Amino acid sequence: MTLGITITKFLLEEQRKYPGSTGNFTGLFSDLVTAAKVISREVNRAGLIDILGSTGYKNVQGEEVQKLDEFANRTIIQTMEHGGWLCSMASEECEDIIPIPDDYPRGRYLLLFDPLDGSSNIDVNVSVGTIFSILRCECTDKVSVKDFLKPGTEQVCAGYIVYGSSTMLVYTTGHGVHGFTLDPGVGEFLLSHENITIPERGKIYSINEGNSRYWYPGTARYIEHLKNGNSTYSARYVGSLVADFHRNLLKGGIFLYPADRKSKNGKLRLLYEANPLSFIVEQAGGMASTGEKRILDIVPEELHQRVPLIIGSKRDVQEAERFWKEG
Ligand code: AHM
Ligand code: MG
Repeated sequence: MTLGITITKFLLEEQRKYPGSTGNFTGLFSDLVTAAKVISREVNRAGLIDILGSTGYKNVQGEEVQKLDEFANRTIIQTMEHGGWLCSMASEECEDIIPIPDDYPRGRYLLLFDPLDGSSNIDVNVSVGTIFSILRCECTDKVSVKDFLKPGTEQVCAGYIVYGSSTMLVYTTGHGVHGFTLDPGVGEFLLSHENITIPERGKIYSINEGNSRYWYPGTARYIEHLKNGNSTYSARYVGSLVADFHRNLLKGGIFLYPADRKSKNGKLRLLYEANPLSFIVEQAGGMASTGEKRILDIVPEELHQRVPLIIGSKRDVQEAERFWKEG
């Protein structure tokens, strides 16, 4: 590992590899990094400042909005709207797309994000994260929801920030997956995990077993197989997708939030959660599926569409798919 490579330096070096590039993407990403640092600072002070607990109202998904959810959402919008890189944004916390105010220039990209994933864990000091996805915008004047409804294969960049024992940013632009750890003393994200690859098979499975009474036979039989098959698997379920995904990415394993009798389309959101993580996992050599098809091939129909998600080490996901299809 080379020490001391800041994310800015890494991005500039990447940019130089593509002579035609304008630097717009690097600018956009730098603003995103600033937002991540601000959210990280606030997450780390939770408990000391009045940021814990619920705002008392529900979001578009019908879920309680936490104060930190709202803070993270506002921070990203305010940090990103004036840079001139974006055409529009969409957030898991906002019902409609977020326009760029008329006083600011418009750019060529669309940003989609889940500002604070796993927010039900905030109050108990468990890791949470931010997930983002960037699309190129072909639109000219008026941006509409339709511009966001692109399959995951069209993402130009995807990433997440996990606010854990340290704060880490992991991203891909389709040229491998790279991870940076925030050095709080320096205030910079430094390259700590270059070219991350996920083991072909893992030894961890992550699923909410509390839902087992609603599982379809394919899921039930697959989990039974993991428990009683030839190799021993450990169950690990944080309940923060970013944290569960990050652990499995580094160690190998499988995460499932499948369709079941309670959640016919799963729980997780295609545009803000499944697509970005699927882009990352594929770039790292893993796989992501609904059980029936590749996540990245789905053509979205709605902004807040949910999707069943089975994601992780390639051979584990292939096996889960087999059980799903037989079930
Ligand atoms: P959120 O985006 O509102 O935080 O919800 C998504 C979270 C994921 O982080 C996590 O994997 C999942 O919901 C946990 O759901 P459950 O509590 O049903 O197991
Ligand atoms: Mg989420």
